[in-house]
Amino acid sequence: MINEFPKDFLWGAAVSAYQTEGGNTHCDWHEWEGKGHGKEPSGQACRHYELYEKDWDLAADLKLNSVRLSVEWSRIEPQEGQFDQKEIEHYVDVVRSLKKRGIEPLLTLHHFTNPLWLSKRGGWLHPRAPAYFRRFTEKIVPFLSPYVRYWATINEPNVYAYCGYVECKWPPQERSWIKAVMVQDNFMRGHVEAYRAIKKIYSVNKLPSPMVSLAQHLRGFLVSGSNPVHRLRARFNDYFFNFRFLDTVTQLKTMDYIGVNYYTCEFFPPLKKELPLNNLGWQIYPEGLFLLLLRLKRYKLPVMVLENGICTDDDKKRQEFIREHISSVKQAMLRGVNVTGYFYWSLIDNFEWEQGFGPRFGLIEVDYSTYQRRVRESALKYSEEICRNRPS
Ligand code: IFM
Repeated sequence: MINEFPKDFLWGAAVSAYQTEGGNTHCDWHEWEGKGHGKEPSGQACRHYELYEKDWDLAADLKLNSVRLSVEWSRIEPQEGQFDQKEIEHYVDVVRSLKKRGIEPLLTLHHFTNPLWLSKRGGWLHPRAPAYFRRFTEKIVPFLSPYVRYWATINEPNVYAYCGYVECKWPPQERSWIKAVMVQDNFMRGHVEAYRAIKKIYSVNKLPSPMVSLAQHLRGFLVSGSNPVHRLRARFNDYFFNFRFLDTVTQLKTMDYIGVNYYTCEFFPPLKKELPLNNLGWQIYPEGLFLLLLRLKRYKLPVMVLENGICTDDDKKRQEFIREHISSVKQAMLRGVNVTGYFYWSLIDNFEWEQGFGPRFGLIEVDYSTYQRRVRESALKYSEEICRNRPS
């Protein structure tokens, strides 16, 4: 019998800097919250900036062998071209403390927030945004490269563009399809520049070649009838939201693996039978992950699920969610998809952007009045699943 999950499979959970650290005052999201937008301000978030050692202890107890995290650009470069060495050292400590626990860090360089100086210039619409991003990458990677092998340059460029420039619910709240496309194209350039910069730094320093990718949000757009208009809509969304970005960056040979974030599916027309929902009203459909993973085979690259999770107050639902999605991963592997990692979103409850602290995604509950952590039953079940699937 084949063991579907190889020994070096990354079993992890993810977090991002702005959603957990607290006290990030030099970025566009902080300014936006200050103007009264969103349900509540992120404030101290989970105080992960100070409590990260504790969070890594909990991750180690759960037998995770990897954690995906991000650095906050606006801490490191609060003013254009001025880098704060103390903050760089902070992140070196953060990744070293993962390594000390035998946990492989997977580091994201951009997870939705921009330094204020960049957003004042138009953010990712600025023609020089990719070059600014490369300069930031070139500054910090030499410090982190001794400890980090896995990178994701940008998190969900499609969601960023959609929420900020189409749905108009995130900063900068502009409504323009043209700008949404321009932003995504600049993210593509930013990714390519950062990818090449990272590879060069490792090669100049004679370090083993790192695995560099980005985290693309893939949403299943599925047709549930035979109406050609529905088919067309599904195809249109599937290409522009899911695959246009991936096709370009893979053609440019700037992906060492495909990083995928998967949460939900949309059916055209909506299904009559009701699917279970998470607390934000997103349909839960584990088979959607299986179907999307199969379609990634064509890139002939390893695939990692960099985010997959549920916000719910019913922890039993979380247990089921994890079990069913891991089973989808397993099925895809049996059908020949080379999946090399799975990261649950999220390690700890955190700040869910414009929705505030209400939606609870965490394997670990955070009490926002005391900042105490409590390990949920679903975390223990996930840990058991990891141990069961890990060849001894
Ligand atoms: O919390 C977010 C994360 O920042 C990016 N991916 C989706 C998650 C849940 O909405």
